[in-house]
Amino acid sequence: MDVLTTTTPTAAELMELEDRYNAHNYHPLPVVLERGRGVYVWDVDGKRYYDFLSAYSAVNQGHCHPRIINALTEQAQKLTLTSRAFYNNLLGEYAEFITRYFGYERVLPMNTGVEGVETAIKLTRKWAYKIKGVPEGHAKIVFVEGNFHGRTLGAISASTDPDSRRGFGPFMPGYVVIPYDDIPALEEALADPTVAGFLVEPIQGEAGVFVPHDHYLPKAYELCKQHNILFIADEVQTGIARTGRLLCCDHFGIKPDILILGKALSGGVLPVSAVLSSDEVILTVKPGEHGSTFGGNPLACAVAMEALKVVEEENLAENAEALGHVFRARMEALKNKRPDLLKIVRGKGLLNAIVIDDTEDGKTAWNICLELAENGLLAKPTHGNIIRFAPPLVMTREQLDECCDIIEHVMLGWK
Ligand code: IF1
Repeated sequence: MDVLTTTTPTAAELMELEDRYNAHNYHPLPVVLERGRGVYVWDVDGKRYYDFLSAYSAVNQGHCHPRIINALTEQAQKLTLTSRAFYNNLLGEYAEFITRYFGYERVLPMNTGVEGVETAIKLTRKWAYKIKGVPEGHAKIVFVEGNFHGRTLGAISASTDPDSRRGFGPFMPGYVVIPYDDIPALEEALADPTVAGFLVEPIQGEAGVFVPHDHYLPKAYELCKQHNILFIADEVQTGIARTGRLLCCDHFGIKPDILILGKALSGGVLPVSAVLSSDEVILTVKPGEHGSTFGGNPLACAVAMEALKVVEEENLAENAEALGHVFRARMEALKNKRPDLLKIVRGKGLLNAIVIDDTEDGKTAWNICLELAENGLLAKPTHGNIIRFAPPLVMTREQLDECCDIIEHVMLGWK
């Protein structure tokens, strides 16, 4: 396509342009979006869709939430970035707000989710040497199989997904990876006195929305306390009301020693992440030992405070909990009508997934997502035959019913 063209490029031309000049590190559905509002997105041809992926749970508050956009645009006219070489008038206010909001002593602000994970790992190692007394350079962190914590070398070093690791070695030392939802494996791993932290997603999102047994996380937390090990919750995807509680850990009655947040912390308008913990952990890092150009910038502070206020004032956790039950009931009913196609339904709140029988050609889930898009609902498979369903938490009951009708129409008609 001639980039100087004056006519509006078609969807095909835009996909071709991206294919020609952009990295091929994703395989998107052939849908070209240009506008979003609430639970809806529109493509360049004006077709409206329900967004059932929510940008991987970054737009829990809905696309372009007016209050969050307003906070963004107001602050953008004043001051966007100072770096931490100087104070700015919002970081102190934001730090007080977010620590009180989640009930922690202190916050270390970063930008992307994986930067939050990396920061948590660095803090855990610092704490191990300065507080727990692990010999310098020997701290271990325990992860579980099927984890997803981001795409940096520090994160993929824990991954058990070949696609995330292949060709990127060598990997980070000091990592121990054990089976998920397996207490004996955890008891054995945490008995090692050089272990400083246990880093886990309360529900494994990317792996395909794996919900652990009810006793797993409380027992894991108890074992961490027993061995003076930090329980680190990666709630980048499960946090901010997604699973029907403010934090997914709230379902299990545990309060992580280190909490990692990202994605919907900004309502999806810019990258904002945060690591929340105690003075003991966070003050192990001294000036000049960690940071980031954009971490704690005033624009992010303004947006994140408004995004969190929206979550509370619009009762998004309660809505996610209620609609989650409706959704899973509809999917279970659908499974009973098409047991040949729909094998498993699982999730909490509005983080759900269905497992498709795709033994025939391995493309069934993908083709179902193409058909769902044709019918006005966007979702995408993960790991081949699992379709994750995660709409914005502002969805109404009527909208959810309509989405279930769409899914039902496609699945019941599937040959
Ligand atoms: C991709 C899904 C994947 C995350 C958890 C940290 C991060 C993520 C639990 C890193 C990011 C994104 C990344 C994106 C697809 C999406 C994702 F589960 F959400 F669907 F991959 F697993 N912890 N998840 O889920 O946060 O640095 O991206 O802000 O990389 O393909 P980030």
